[in-house]
Amino acid sequence: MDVQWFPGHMLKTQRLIQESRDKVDVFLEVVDARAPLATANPLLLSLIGDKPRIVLLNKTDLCDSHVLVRWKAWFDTQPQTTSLAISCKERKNLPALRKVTDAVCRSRKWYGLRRVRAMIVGVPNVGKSTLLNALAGGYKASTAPKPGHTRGLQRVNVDDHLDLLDTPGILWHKFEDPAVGVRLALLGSIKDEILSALDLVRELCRFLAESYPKSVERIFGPEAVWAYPALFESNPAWETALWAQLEVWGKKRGMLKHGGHVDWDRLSQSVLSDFRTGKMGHFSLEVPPAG
Ligand SMILES: Nc1nc2c(ncn2[C@@H]2O[C@H](COP(=O)(O)OP(=O)(O)OP(=O)(O)O)[C@@H](O)[C@H]2O)c(=O)[nH]1
Ligand SMILES: [Mg+2]
Repeated sequence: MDVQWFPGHMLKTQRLIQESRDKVDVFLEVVDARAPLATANPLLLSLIGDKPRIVLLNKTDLCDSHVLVRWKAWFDTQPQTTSLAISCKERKNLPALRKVTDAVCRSRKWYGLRRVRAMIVGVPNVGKSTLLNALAGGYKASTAPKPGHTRGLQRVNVDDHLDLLDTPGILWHKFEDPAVGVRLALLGSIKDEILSALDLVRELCRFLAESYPKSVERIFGPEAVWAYPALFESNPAWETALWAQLEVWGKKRGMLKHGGHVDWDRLSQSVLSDFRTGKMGHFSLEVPPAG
């Protein structure tokens, strides 16, 4: 699946980040803890120059906690980078952010004389505006469960220690690895209209069968034979078994159109929504690179 999506406002934001670099002390890059590399923007390090980056692994309430520990350790080995695992929804670990910004800025000559200026950046829908609201208290920035929601810059004084700047989400032009595009789409960082929902359901089921086979039976029932390793070897047989079982599963749940046929649009939206909101369970879509 080849994914291309780069609206004009993202190009503008890219320029803005570059232009604001000298006025910012530290960049807070929010990534989705379920796919921290796919949601980290590879352009960012070149945009922010030598400024420090704090990677905030957000939505930890939705990810696989074992994989999260490995990701945190991996990010801490990256240049100019410190990482922190948080959940804006559950307000988990947010007070620790102050300690981390302090540690990163303490050696600067202006430290203690003025507020730390931090810019929140990241791909769409990872929770940048939600983070700003959680830190500032109250509803300062609008949020939505869809990508490309924030359009302009927003500055907020959090307290006498921190100034925050929220930015619209930015993507990069072309995803060289198609798996990255699929992960971004599964997490809702790419508009749903860009990829077919049924293709995404197939990719999600393939991933679950490979990485979390035991969860498949819990989610889709014991009839989900497409998660059996033997069947998984042969792609046409695997896909045939997948659609046949999902058809029965959808019918049982009353997802029907006129004539008693399964409503595939409704079924795929329901499967994707259950995955995105954590109703299916806690999953991580990728593990840290080896080495
Ligand atoms: N489960 C969960 N949901 C979260 C968390 N943080 C944010 N969200 C949800 O993620 C969705 C996107 O949040 P936003 O804050 O609008 O994301 P954004 O990064 O500002 O998105 P753009 O402005 O489109 O770039 C919203 O539905 C939030 O409620 C979290 O820690 N856990
Ligand atoms: Mg936003």
